[in-house]
Amino acid sequence: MKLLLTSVFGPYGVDDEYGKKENKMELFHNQVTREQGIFSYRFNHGSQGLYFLKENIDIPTAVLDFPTFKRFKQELKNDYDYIGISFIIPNFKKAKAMAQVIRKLSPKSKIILGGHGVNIPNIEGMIDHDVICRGEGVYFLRKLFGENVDKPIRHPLEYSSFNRQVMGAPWPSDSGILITGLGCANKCRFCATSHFFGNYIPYLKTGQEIFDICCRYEDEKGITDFGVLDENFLKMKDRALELLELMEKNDRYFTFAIFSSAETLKEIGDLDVLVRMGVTFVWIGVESKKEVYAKNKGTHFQSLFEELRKRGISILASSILFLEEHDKDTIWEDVDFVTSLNPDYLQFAPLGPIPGTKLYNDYEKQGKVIKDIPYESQHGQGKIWFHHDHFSRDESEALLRKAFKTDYKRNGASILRAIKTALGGYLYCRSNADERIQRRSKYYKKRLEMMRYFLSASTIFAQNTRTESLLKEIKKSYRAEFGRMNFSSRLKSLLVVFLSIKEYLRCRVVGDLRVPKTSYRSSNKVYNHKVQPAKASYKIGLNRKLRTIGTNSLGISEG
Ligand code: B12
Ligand code: SF4
Repeated sequence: MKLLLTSVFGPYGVDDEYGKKENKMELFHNQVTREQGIFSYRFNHGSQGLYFLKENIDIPTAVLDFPTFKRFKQELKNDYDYIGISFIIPNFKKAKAMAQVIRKLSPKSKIILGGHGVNIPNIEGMIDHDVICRGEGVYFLRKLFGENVDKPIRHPLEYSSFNRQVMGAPWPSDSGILITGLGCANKCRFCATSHFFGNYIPYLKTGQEIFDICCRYEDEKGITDFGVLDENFLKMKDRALELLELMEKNDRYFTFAIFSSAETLKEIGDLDVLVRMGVTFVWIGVESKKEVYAKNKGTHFQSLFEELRKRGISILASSILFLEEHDKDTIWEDVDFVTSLNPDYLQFAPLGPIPGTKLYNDYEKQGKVIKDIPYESQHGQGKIWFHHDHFSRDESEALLRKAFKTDYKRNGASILRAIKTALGGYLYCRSNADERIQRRSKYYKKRLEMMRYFLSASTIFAQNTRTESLLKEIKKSYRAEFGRMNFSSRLKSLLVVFLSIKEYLRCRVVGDLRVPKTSYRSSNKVYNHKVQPAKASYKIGLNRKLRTIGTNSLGISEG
């Protein structure tokens, strides 16, 4: 018995018969720092769900990630008994084409469909298949293959992202992924994942389990920094506190980038606990100035954000546009509100009725969902796909762009905001009376050293006055805290300048597309993701050095 698990084929982020240019395989560049030009972060994320499935079933399994259609067809020569296609709604056409070609080239293979795409209404009649996995996949596959469903979860050791670049220079890929659980009990009306998984499904139920995996990561790969794929990690408060206790008891410290709702952060109470826990990045849904969602009731975001950033915790805030409450004025009140909070990163997401959610059911009943919008256009980076009382589809696209640009102009480049937060964190920890907090200053110091190399290039490319003033302020703090740069650091800064100019020209001349390379893993063969712009000659020498000089935890994903 042999299983192939595959993601959909590329190229991604181009207009072709299967997809749209807005479906780039990039988180920050497409959904967060998208209007920040050369300052935008360029990271790729592997299909973590597939590696997680492979690790947790016994039958020989191969994972094919980011194939081309041609490469996928070649793989079909390997006589798989089962082929699982993982897809999300905007990739419907790709999944359909893959199923068709399986039937033609490997007729004996059984097709399993999985991932959020299976929520498309009447999917059964739309894509050729044998089995559909609706929701959680590990227990589903174990059951399908007659394995013991209750055996313990095995966690793979995977990098949280790869092929990372900022301003054309390599950004260290040294964070691991932790998948502690799926879904979220809050079930906010619009939220795709919480509805898809029904409720919160914890994979790692105790702090001890998480701690053991972190230790394995460190022992086997030297990784101490993690992106936590869990919609609301701190919601299992006891689990998080047990993890903290174990780190302090065993004198082994890790850092984490997490998602959290405001209500859960408040439950933790003392934010210093987060510092001790090693939380360095948190993604929070602000959604709207008005308390539309229960999770944000009674939250004073201004002070919450100030307190977090003061402690060195970078914030990615997300805000929803085109809510029912929004008209041409109130929508700008929300943009003004969320940009005034000055998070390090800001994501604007248009409200999107996604099949499976309560929002979709409501809008469907009210006849608001526009039926003839192709699935590949239901991605959230362009036009809305429902009737709004105050905005046309074209207006929605233009407004979304303007909101991102407003944030950029008002708050400056995100990389500098993050540096400012890290500087704050360094000072906060270094001068803290509590030794448990003090020891966290090492993390910031190391990170700040690496980030300093980006300041000269930032000076050249600063596009607005806020970026310029941030730069001045940051440079001053660096000099005050760490003195002037030594010769080797200057050299590295120069290299970043060179790379950033090169990247700038590349984007101007050939466009800014970066597509992840195909990765294939089976029991005996491994072709891993490679650093993408292979043509770039700086891939040697100093580049290798740069890759070893720091750590960060930004390689995570959206909520
Ligand atoms: C990481 C991520 C990305 C990465 C992509 C990584 C990749 N290699 O595909 C990036 C940042 C590039 C990305 C981009 C986009 N994403 Co995205 N992404 C995520 C995120 C945050 C995590 C996914 C993940 O790894 N989860 C953890 C794993 C363990 O869970 P899982 O993948 O769901 O897999 C489990 C089950 O679903 C199931 N399963 C999954 N596949 C299969 C297959 C088989 C055969 C079986 C049996 C089971 C199975 O088993 C797994 C274990 O239980 C999710 C939100 C979330 N928290 O889940 C959004 C999410 C999947 N993305 C979404 C969207 C809309 C997009 C974009 C269209 C947005 C955009 N335009 O910018 C693009 C599309 C890019 C493209 N060309 O495909 C939506 C999908 C909505 C929907 N209903 O279809 C989500 C749910 C976010 C949201 N809240 O709306 N994304
Ligand atoms: S939006 Fe956030 S808090 Fe609400 S259900 Fe989804 S993950 Fe939970």
